Amino acid sequence: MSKQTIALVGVPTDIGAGHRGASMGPEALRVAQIAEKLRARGLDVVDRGNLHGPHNPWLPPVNGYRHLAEVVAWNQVVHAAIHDELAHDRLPVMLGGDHCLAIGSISAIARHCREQGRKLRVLWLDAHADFNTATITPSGNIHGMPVACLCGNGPAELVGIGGHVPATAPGVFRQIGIRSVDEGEKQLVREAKMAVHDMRSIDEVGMRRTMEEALADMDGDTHLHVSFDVDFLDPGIAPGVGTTVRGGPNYREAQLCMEMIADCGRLRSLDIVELNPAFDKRNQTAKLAVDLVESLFGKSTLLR
Ligand code: Z70
Ligand code: MN
Ligand code: MN
Ligand code: MN
Repeated sequence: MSKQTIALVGVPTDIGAGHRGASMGPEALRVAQIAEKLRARGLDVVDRGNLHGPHNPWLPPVNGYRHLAEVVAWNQVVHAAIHDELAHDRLPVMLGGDHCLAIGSISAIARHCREQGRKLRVLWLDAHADFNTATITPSGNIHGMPVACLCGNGPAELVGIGGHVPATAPGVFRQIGIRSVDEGEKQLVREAKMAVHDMRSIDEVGMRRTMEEALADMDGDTHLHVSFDVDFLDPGIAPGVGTTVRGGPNYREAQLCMEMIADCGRLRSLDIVELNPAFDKRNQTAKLAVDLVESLFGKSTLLR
């Protein structure tokens, strides 16, 4: 990795989720010593503490969205904070918080790439495609909608957060680990021609070839962002998430995924989202996430 300073930005909210508790994610990652472990690897790390936003009123969805105004407010502060870190040449790591916050972080990253004339690649590590819209959502939870919103399909207040509509396009995404997509959502993913490496495909070709494909065709001008939804991982190793879906990557597959990202040398920003300590045991899922993030920053490449 370069000598870029890593900036940890805590975003303690579960405003877009279907269960309470992801608001405790930033603190669980700190308790698991995310900063200390990265510093022990010789990396420069600053912890910005937590952003602030509205509390979670836990109301039912209105017109297909739960907590739309609050989700907008949180994403506005995320956008500003992540863009500011990038503008100062730091590598932002968003400690979520639920996955609706990727609307703020990735819109900021896409804006920064436009300003710098750089290309963007997003690896979306998740059990879910998060490509729902108000009309097809089974839940109204906006954490099931961030990819759609970033591609211009969502409410104007969210779709316009970066000032540029759409913030980005399906072609920048490589979705990995997908195994739970709603019926209407499947149709939208197909129509968008998004690159999806679902679990069926990972089972067939293995994690190595999956990552070779997902990381292909980047060059020195490509900004690589990883949006790591912790429910990507198999629930057997990562029970501390709101929505467990069985049949995810095991420990070794997840490590290889992170190591191959590290080896490509292009990682410039990261989201860690959907960690839910209320569902965890002895903070094991936070510790695992930190272990994997260490690999993402090159921990395992010592033998090469
Ligand atoms: C479902 C929905 C979701 C994360 C659950 C679930 C979405 N597709 N996303 N957990 N991270 O309600 O839209
Ligand atoms: Mn997600
Ligand atoms: Mn910028
Ligand atoms: Mn998910």
